[in-house]
Amino acid sequence: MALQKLITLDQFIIEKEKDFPYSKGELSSLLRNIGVAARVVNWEVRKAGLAGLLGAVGTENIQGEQQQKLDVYANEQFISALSACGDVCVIASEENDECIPVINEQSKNAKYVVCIDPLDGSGNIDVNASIGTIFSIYRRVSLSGPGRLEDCLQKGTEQVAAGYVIYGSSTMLVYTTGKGVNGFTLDPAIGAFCLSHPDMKMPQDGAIYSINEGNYIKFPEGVKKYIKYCQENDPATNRPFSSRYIGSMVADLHRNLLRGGVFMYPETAKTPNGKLRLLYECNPFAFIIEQAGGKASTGKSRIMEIVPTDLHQRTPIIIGSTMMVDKIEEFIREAE
Ligand code: AHM
Ligand code: MG
Repeated sequence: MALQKLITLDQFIIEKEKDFPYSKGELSSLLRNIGVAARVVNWEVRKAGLAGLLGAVGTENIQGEQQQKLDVYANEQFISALSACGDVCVIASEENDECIPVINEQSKNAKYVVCIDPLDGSGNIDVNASIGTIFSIYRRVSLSGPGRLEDCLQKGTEQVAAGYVIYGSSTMLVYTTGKGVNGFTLDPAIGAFCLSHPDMKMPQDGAIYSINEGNYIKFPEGVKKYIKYCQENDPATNRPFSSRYIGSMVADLHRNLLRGGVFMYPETAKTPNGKLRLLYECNPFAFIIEQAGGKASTGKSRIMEIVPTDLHQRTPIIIGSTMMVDKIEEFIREAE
């Protein structure tokens, strides 16, 4: 039997440094540190039912959502890892109202900005369904000292790296630095993420649509018509499509990235900006999905072109296989 060479996340990151000839290794070191924090959080997620980590803390975050114990734990772990690594000048997190400038000796020359959703899909924690972490990395725009709000409010097109961790049937870390997408599976026996999904490519077309259909009545006309289109019988185009919705963006998008499909969280009259947050949910996924050959849109324009004005701003999102996103944009245009 031929022996298969195991490539760990750390080895891979170091190997890829040569894609960036002027790199001083800070981004590599930052990515490796995110990998370490993800392993720590994974450890707690795996024993949450035993360690008294299920359930709510009794506090709300700025978006009025109940914070779960694991939300708080994951947030603390990532913030302390990012603050201590010396490469990050400011952090924006879903769980903190304001951005967090990193003030310590080792971070005084830090170049990078991290926007993070430490534990996405919180509603799934207590029912043992997949949850995740989503992150986005930018170069700072301010000149020196601790980072500021302006460092966090950059367009998605300025991202230098983005990734997610899925705590699913296995734990995976998937990331891009703008040169394709690679996925690593955590091998619990050696405690390391190992390359399992090199150069991930999203199918251009698919037969899965993912949306919270309970909100159907509130959706814009174009989205309603697209849902009906998905349900029609037309074997030539593989319809009816399958409807798959976990309610964890990371899990829904990970499946669609592998299989082909589209994920939608549109606006409604009551929520004109949808639900999902631009900086630490939509932009990182837009970067990853585009890098894998897919598309990310508000329904009308490219997610990564939005100029952010607020840390926790939301945007409608239609993201996935390019041909499916194009089709929905067409339905939306025609309905106007
Ligand atoms: P969270 O960051 O509070 O967990 O909320 C984000 C999650 C996404 O993962 C998921 O796609 C969406 O909320 C599900 O929302 P809904 O229950 O309205 O369908
Ligand atoms: Mg979230």
